[in-house]
Amino acid sequence: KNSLILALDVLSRDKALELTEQLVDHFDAIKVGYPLILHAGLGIVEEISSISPVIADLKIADTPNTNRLICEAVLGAGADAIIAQAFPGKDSLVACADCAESFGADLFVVTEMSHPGAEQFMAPLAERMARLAVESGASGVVAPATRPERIRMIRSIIGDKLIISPGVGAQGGSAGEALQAGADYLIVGRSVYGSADPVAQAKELAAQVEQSRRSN
Ligand code: BMP
Repeated sequence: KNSLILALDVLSRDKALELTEQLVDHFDAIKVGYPLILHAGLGIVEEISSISPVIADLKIADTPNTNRLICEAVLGAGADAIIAQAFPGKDSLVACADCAESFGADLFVVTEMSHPGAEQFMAPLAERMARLAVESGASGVVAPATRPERIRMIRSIIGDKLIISPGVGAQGGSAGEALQAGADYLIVGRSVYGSADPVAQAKELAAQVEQSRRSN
């Protein structure tokens, strides 16, 4: 569609469903995480997944067995993809990958996060996280639009696996630069759902994606 994923970090079921209905045609998937699930309950995953593909962003980071239990819960509720942290190690990540495979779902692995603090511990380990993602059988990784040069580096490690990239808009990242650096999908939250006209914002982003594709 538009290479766009909506980060739906709103706090009520009604708002989430209203935005999903409004924006479903403009986004390839809707990312749902702790803020919405903790407020609205896991049922929101099932409801949104009947309208749009859902990426469950629980940044799963536990022992292999607990990872599996979390994956089964959220994929059982209808999510099409999960996001996990790499730092608990290969066995934990493989537990997520195996569970995702058994549901026919995708696994995305965080390499390095988009906020400034990620430079402290995550960035120095990002290359290893990316390699681990590939070895574990993930569909792709999460890499920061706020640091396009890091997307480029991650791309050189993961080959043709997918890169989904948050940090565009509210965190200062540029859609065009992230795409030029090798992102496959942009993850965008506040600058769309927090706008007075979310549909207009989505169209503006789609135009930026289109422009970036043309200049390639
Ligand atoms: P926003 O565009 O409002 O900053 O939203 C970005 C979304 O991506 C949020 O849901 C955030 O938790 C998530 N995210 C991120 O911003 N950086 C990362 O490195 C990983 C994320 O999942």
